[in-house]
Amino acid sequence: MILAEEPLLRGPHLYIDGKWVEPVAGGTREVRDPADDAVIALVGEAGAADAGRAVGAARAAFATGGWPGTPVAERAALLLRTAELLAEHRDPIARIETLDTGKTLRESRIDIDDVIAVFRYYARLAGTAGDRLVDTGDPAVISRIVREPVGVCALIAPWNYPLLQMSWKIAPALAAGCTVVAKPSEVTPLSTVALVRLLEQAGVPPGVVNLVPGDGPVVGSALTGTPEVDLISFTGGAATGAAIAARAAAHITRVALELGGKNPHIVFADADHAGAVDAVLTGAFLHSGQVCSAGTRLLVEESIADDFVAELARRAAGIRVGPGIDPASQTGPLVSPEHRAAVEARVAGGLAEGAVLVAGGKRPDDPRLAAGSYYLPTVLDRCRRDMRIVQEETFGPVLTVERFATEAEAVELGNDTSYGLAAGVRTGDAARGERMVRALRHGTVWLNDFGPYTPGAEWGGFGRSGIGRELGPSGLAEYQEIKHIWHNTAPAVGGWFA
Ligand code: TXE
Repeated sequence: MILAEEPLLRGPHLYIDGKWVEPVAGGTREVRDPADDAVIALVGEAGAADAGRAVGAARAAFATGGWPGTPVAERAALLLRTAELLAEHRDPIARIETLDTGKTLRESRIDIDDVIAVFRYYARLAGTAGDRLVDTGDPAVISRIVREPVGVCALIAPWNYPLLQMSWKIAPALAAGCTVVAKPSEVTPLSTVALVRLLEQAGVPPGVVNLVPGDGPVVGSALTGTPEVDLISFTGGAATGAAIAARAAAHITRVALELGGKNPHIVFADADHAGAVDAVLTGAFLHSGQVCSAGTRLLVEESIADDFVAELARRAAGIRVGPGIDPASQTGPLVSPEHRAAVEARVAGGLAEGAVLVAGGKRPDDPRLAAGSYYLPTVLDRCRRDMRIVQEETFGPVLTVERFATEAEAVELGNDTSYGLAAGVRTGDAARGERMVRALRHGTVWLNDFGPYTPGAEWGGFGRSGIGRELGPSGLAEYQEIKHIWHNTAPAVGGWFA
C-alpha cells in the first residue's frame, strides 16, 4: 500500500458539503498500480445515496450559499490559490498520478503543469464574462446580454488523464460560479482526491465542490438521471456518452461530451521524413496510445510508404516500455488487465481482417514486466478504411497504416470516420497544408506537429467525438447560461390591449 502514508490521500475520500465523510453504505475500492497490479490504496466507494447527498449539497450551495453571487475577483483568487497549491505539491501528485495510471513521471509532471496553467487561465478569464449591449433602435431601452452560471454540474472524468480532465471541468465551472459534484473514474480516483484537498485548503466554500468516487453505472447514473443537475460534463467512451445523453434527455439536462476519436495522421511524400517519423511515433504511442487525440491512424503517401513504415517499425520496436516510475521508461503499461485484454482482442480482430503485423503485437518478453498490464507498441500495415481496427477506437499502442495516392484521397480517408476529434498533416508544401487543414473535419488539426494543446484554444470534436468544447472561452461558456435583460427606462401606458 505505497500510498497509505500520503497526506493528500488520507481518508475519508468523499467530500460532501465541506466535510470528508465515509460512504453511507460503507465500502471501499482497491486501487491498483498497472505497472505490477499491486494494491496501492483503498478508497471510499460512494453509492447512489452519497451521490444524492452531494447533489443536494451542491444545489443548496448554488441556491443559498452565495457562490454564484461571489465577486468574480474572489472566485478568481480561489483558482489562483489552487494553482499555487498544485505547484507546491507537484511532486507527490505526479507520483500519485503515475502509480495510479501507469504513465511516466515525466508525463505526469507535464500534466500537472498543464493543470496549473488551466486554473490560471480561467482565473484570468473569469472576469471577462462577455456581457454586451444590444442596440434595439429604441433609445429608451437598455438591452443587455449577461452570462450567469448554469447551476449544479456533474463532472465525470475518465482514467487516462484523471487530474487534467477533471481540471478542464472544475476550473471553468468554478470561474463561472457553478457548484459541482465531481466523479473521477473508479480506476484512477487518487489525484482527484488530492485536488479536492487542495481546493479545500484554498478555501472553497462548503457545498461548492463535492467529490463522490465510485462506480460509473452506480454513482454516474445517479448523477446523470436527476433533474437536480443542470449540466453534465463527461469525458469518456462513446457508448457511455450516448447512454448519459439518453438519460439527460429525460430532464432536458445540458450535456457537454468529449468522447475520444480515431485520429488520422497524414504524411505526404514532401514532408521532412525524420520529423514525420518522430511525430507519428509520439502521436501513436505516448501514454501507450491511451489518449483521446492519439494519432493511431497513419495515412501515408504511397511513394514513400514502404520506407516510412519500415523505419516506423524499427523505431517502435526500440521504445522502452516499463514502469512509469522508472525514469528509463519511455512509456508505461495500459491502465488495467481488463483494458489490455480489450486491446489484444482488437489487434487479433485487425489481423483476422487482413492487417499485416510489422511491430509489437504482443506483451513484452521481459519477465520483470510480467505482472503489469504491458503491451508493446504495435504497427499494423496494409490496413483498409473499412476495417474495424481502422474505424473503432483501440485506445492502446496500436498504429494502423493505410496508403494514399493523391491529396483528394488523403482528405477522403482523413474524413472517413464517425469521430472527428483531431487530425495531423505533415507536408513541406505550405499551400497544400492550408488546403488540408481546412478540408479536414476535426476539432483540432495540427500542421507539421501532433499533440499539443493550450488552455486558450478550444478542445473538442466534430461528429461522434462529442458535443461542446473544453478550454478557451467556449470552455467557460459551457458553464454559463445566457440571459437577455430588456430594461425600458421610460415606461408608458400602452401595450397590445391598451
Ligand atoms: O470508459 P467510460 P471505459 C474510450 C476508450 C476506452 C473506452 C471505454 O476507447 O476503451 O472508452 O473505456 C463513468 N453513467 N475512452 O469503459 O465507461 C466511469 O465511471 C455515468 C475515451 O473505461 O466511458 C468513468 O468515470 N458515468 C476517453 C467515466 O464514465 C459512467 C477516455 C469514463 O468511463 C457510466 C476514456 C454511466 N452509466 C475512455 N458508466 C476519452 N474521451 O479520452 C461509466 N461511467
